[in-house]
Parts: sequence; structure tokens; C-alpha cells
Amino acid sequence: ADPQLHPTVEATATEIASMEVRGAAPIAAAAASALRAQAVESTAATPAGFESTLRAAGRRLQATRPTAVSLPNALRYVLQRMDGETVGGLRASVIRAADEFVDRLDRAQADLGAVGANRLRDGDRVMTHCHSTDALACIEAAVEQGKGISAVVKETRPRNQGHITARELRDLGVDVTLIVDSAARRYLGAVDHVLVGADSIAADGSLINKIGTSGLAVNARDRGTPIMAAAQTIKLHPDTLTGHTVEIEMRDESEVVDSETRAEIGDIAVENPAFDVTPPRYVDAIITERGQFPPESIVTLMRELFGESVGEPWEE
Ligand code: RUB
Repeated sequence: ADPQLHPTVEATATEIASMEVRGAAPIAAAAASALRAQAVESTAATPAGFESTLRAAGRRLQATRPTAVSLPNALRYVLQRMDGETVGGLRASVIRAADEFVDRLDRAQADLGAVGANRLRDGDRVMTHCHSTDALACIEAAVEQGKGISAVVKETRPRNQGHITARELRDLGVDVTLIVDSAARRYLGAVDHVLVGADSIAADGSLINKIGTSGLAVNARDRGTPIMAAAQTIKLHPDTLTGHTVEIEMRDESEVVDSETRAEIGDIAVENPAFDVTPPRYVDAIITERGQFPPESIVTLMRELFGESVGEPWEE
């Protein structure tokens, strides 16, 4: 641990890496709050010292998980607004920016939910994958409008985030059926929508989300079931505008096989990619707080929001 970093930064980084804090939007909020804690408690004597510690905190948080762009977008939002002649001034600017970011995130999710709810009709059945707070905001808004919604929830191996989705939907009063991932195709003819979240959206409209999303989308297209991705604009990946690809996180094999299973299967490779890429042609709509977009036109929104160059303000 870096001695100049506040324990909250270290704790948040550990929670993101271990997935106690997970899902792209919650990760972004936690990262902004950790920068805020670093600013509040910083003992830096000089403005340069303060800025360098905040950037170090940004690097520590950024190094946790590579795929969800909401994380660097959160760091960028806060650190680009770090401004002041004195430590006190700098501190106030970081606190203001972090609070503003978290507030915008909450409002964006509510606005996105209202857009997504317009696609859902009374009596619709929705299939979900993983656990997405943006996707759930759409269902919650529909339920609040008095629409009866039921859900087929994929368990989402290896970490079973579908259980979180099932519990939260049940609490909303949604009629929930849990299925194993490989049963998805069998149920696709009986659902009206596939609804997923996003960890990143690339400039060509590709959707980067939990492993299994791409296979689900291809099957949904084959069955004629529309697929919508709920993704706030912090999920738009600015680097992809200049041709960079999105790194797919590879997680530990222990999430897939326990030591007993490992002993039984012997010395074979086990791989555990956490995300995959769904080409834009398999996605019908991207639901954002700025409205609904076909994936092919998301690049226009990206240019408007990010311009040409975005920078990495956590670098030294
Ligand atoms: C989570 C996941 C979610 C997106 C969107 O993966 O793929 O669908 O992050 O979530 P993991 P949200 O469990 O590996 O973090 O809408 O809450 O940002």
C-alpha cells in the first residue's frame, strides 16, 4: 500500500478488485467517493503535493479492473476539475466535483430508467443477464408506472450475479423465474425483451458486458427477440474513438473450479474471461439518460460528449 494514500482509497480499490463493489455504475460512484475521501483527509503541505497524491489515488483505483470505462470516466471527471492556488482551494474543487459526479450519476440513472420504461408494456416478460443497476432502473420505472412486468433471470456463472438481480426484482414485485445460463435459448421465444447493462460501449456501437451477453444477443436475434442495453453515457469509451480496443478482464480460475474440482480435472487450462463483445448488429437499442440510440449512431453522442481528445489526468 502507498503510504500517501488514504485508507479509503486502498479499501475501495480492494473492494472493486474483489467485486464487493461491482457493476460499472457502482464502481464509478465508489471511485469518485474515494477521491473525495483522499481530498478531505489529505495532509499534503503544498498544492503540488496535494495534486500528486490525488493523481496517485486515481492510478491506484484505475489499476483494479480494466473493462468498465465508467471507472476512468469517473476519475477523469473529478481530476479534470481539480483546480486551485492553495491546498484548501484544490480540496474544495475535488469535493465539489466528486459530489457533482455522484449526483449526476443518480439523476442519469433515473432519467435512463424513464426512457427504458417507455419500451416496456404492461404484461411484458424480460430476460436479464448479470446484475445491472441501469437495467434494473428501467424495470423499476416501468413498475412505478403501474406496468406488470415478469422476468426470466439468468444466473450468470461463475459468480451468479443473477441472484442479486432476482432478489431485487422480487423486491420490486416482479414475478421472477431463475434459469441456468444454458437454458436461455429455450426461454427466448417466451420473452418480449432481452435487457442487459454495459461495462463499456465502443465507438462502433459494440457492447462490452458480462461474459455470455454476446451469445445471448445472437440467440435473441435468431429468435426475433429485441435486445436493449441500458447504459448511461459514462459507459461510452472515449479511447475507442481513436481506434483503441477495450481490454477484457481475465479473472482467477478459482471462480470457476474449486480445489477439489481442480484435483479431479488435473493439469488442464481453465480460463475465466469476465466480459465479451457484442457486435452492434445484434443490439436493437442503447438506452441512455440522453434518450434511446441505435448502436450505429452512438458515435455521434460520443463526439459531442468527449470531443476529440480526453487525456488521462491521473498520469504524473
Ligand atoms: C457487471 C456487469 C453489468 C454492468 C452494468 O459485471 O456486467 O452488466 O457492469 O452494471 P461485474 P451497472 O459483476 O463483473 O462487475 O448498470 O450497474 O453499471
